[in-house]
Amino acid sequence: MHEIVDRMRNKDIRALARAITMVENDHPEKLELLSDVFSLKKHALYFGLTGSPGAGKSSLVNRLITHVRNEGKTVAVIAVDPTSPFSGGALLGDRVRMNQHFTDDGVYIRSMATRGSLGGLARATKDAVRICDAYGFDVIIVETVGVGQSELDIMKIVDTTAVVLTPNSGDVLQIFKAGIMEIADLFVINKADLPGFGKLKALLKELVMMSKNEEHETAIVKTITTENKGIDKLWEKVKEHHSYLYSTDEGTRKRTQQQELEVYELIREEIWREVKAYIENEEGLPSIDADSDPYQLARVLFEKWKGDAT
Ligand SMILES: Nc1nc2c(ncn2[C@@H]2O[C@H](COP(=O)(O)OP(=O)(O)OP(=O)(O)O)[C@@H](O)[C@H]2O)c(=O)[nH]1
Ligand SMILES: [Mg+2]
Repeated sequence: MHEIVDRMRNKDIRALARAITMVENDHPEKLELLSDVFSLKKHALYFGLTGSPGAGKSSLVNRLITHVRNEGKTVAVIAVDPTSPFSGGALLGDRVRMNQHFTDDGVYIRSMATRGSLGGLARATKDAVRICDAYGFDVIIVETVGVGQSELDIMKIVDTTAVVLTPNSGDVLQIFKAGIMEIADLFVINKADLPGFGKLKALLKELVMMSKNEEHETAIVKTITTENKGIDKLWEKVKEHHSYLYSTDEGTRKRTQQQELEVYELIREEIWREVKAYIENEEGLPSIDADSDPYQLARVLFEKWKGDAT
């Protein structure tokens, strides 16, 4: 067992933080560490929120933390900002917003941003989630800003994804983006105190009907975080979706499919790592200039690597 993982088993929170930094920075012992982490897998509930900047994701998370803690469960929060090259920026506001939880041992809050990791932010976040699971948190919440492709990738990490929308913000356009209906296990209309709530809800309802999933209907939950309204309902819906995933054939199929994709992803990352190291060892790319044919060059190098690898 890796020393860091051993320390995590003894509930050393600094070891947990260190492990996440190791995956963020693509530490050479990363895969070894993650394998040990995986062997400690505990099946936390993985929940993700995504939505436009300022939709109220952190406010929702903050309320959810309290709600989950009142149920006697521990919770880890991973705040991901794909637009920021360093962690900290997005979290600064969140620190203020989630301040009350910082002294609670049953709560861990961590931010992640685009950095070294070869597999990218989505990969590092997925690993971070697993690390928090191994540590023993009951619930793991991932918050990510935006609803672009990278956020969709990040959300493949969690079992249940909520897309957070607000009335009167042009947010409604988000749901027409490719992939949104597929990743949204439930919709949250936050800031339901603002005008335009009815209109947005009606539209969402229609869309949900159109893309109807026979086994599990996408819920639409209304929240007002500033008044602590709708949080219990939201959590109920999250748990409902979770039990659907873990108690039906359809759910098992979905989870198996995810697992398969992950194996491919890891293989891709490993091959890339090896080929890159190989090329660097071979003194970099051979005489390349702006007019070089990249296809030809890539093929030559790949064949050369394959030849030497066998
Ligand atoms: N009126 C109203 N305002 C809200 C509600 N929920 C959150 N807000 C406000 O919306 C603003 C943004 O909230 P955040 O929780 O930081 O939103 P976020 O989605 O985490 O924002 P980013 O992380 O920057 O994308 C804050 O000023 C909140 O007080 C709500 O239910 N009603
Ligand atoms: Mg936030």
